[in-house]
Amino acid sequence: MSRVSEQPTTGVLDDLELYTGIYRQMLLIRGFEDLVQSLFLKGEVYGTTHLYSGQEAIATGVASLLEERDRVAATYRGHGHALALGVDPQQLLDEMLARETGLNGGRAGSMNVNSLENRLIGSFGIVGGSIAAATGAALALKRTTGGVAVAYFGDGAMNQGYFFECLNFCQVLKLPLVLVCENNGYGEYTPFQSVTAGEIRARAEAMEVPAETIDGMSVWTVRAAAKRALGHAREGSGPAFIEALTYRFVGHSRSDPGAYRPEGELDRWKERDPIVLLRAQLEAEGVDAARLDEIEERMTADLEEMRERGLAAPFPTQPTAREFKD
Ligand SMILES: Cc1ncc(C[n+]2csc(CCOP(=O)(O)OP(=O)(O)O)c2C)c(N)n1
Ligand SMILES: [Mg+2]
Repeated sequence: MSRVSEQPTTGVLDDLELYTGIYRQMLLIRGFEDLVQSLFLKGEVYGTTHLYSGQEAIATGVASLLEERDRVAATYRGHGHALALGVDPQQLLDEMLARETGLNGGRAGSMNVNSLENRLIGSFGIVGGSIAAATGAALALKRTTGGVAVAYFGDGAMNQGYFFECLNFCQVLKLPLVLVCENNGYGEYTPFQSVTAGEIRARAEAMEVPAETIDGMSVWTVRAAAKRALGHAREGSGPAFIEALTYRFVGHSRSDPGAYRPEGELDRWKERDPIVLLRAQLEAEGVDAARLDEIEERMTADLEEMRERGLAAPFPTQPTAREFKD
C-alpha cells in the first residue's frame, strides 16, 4: 500500500484494540470488494455491482457506535455497510453469486441486500430511497425501543425531494434520524458541483438540524462526528446530518473505468486511502506492524477460502437474479 502524505500525530485513537478491529473490518470490506470485482469480470456475479472501495471509513466508523436497537438503511453501494454491521461475509458473497446459501437466498443480488438480524432494513437502488425508509424506521423506533435510524446516501440524493421532505418531517417530530451523506464527488459520471447549488450542509442547517462536513477518509474523524450526531438523536433532539467527503476508488458500477475523472484526481485521493491512513495512525500510536501484517495476511487467506466455498455453493431451484443477467 502507498505511503501516507501526511505525518500522523499520537494521541488520536482513544482505544487501540477497537481501532485494530476497525482496521480488520476495513480490510475485509476492501478485500471483499476486490473479490466481487474479479468475480464480476469473470461473469460469476449476476446483475450489476457498485463497490464501496475508498469509502470504508464511513460505514465502519458509524457502525462502531451503533447499538442493538438501532436500524440502518443503505444504498445500492451497500456491501460495506452490510459487512460493517456484522453480516457474514460468506453469506454476502454467496448472495453476489446468486446462490441458495446467500444472505437473501440469492434473490437480492448486489444492490438489494438486507439483514434484519444485523439491523440492516434494506439497501435501496432508488437514489434517496434509504432516507425515506430510515424516516419510517425513525418513527417506529421513537414509539418503541428508542433506537436511532441511520440513512446512508450519496451526494446525488441531495437533489431528491425525499431529502427535504423527510428531514423536515423528522425535525418537526424530533425523530431519531442520522443522515450520512457520502459525498464522493460524483453521481454516476456527473461531477457533484455541476448539478448541486450551494453547500449541502446548509440545507440541513436551514431546518435548524445540526450538520457537519467532515473528512470521510479518516475513521476517527467519522467516529467523532457520528458520536455527536447519534448523541443528538438519542437524547430526543431530532435528526442530525453528516456530510462525509470521500472518493470511490473504482468506477460507478460494473466495468466503468472512470475515464471522466480529471487526470491525477484518483491518485491524489489514494494518497489518503482510509486504510493506509488508519494503519499509519495505529503504528504511530504503538501497535506492532507485524500484528497488522498478520491481520492482512489472514484476511487474504480467508477471502480466498470464501471464494472457493461460494463458487461451490448450490444455485437455488427457484428463479433468482441469475435469470436477469444483462
Ligand atoms: C430516483 C433515481 N434516479 C436515478 C437513478 C439512476 N442512478 C443510479 S445511481 C445514480 C447516481 C447516484 O449518485 P450518488 O447519490 O452520489 O451515489 P454514489 O453512486 O456516488 O454512491 C443515479 C442517478 C436512480 N437509481 N434512482
Ligand atoms: Mg456520489
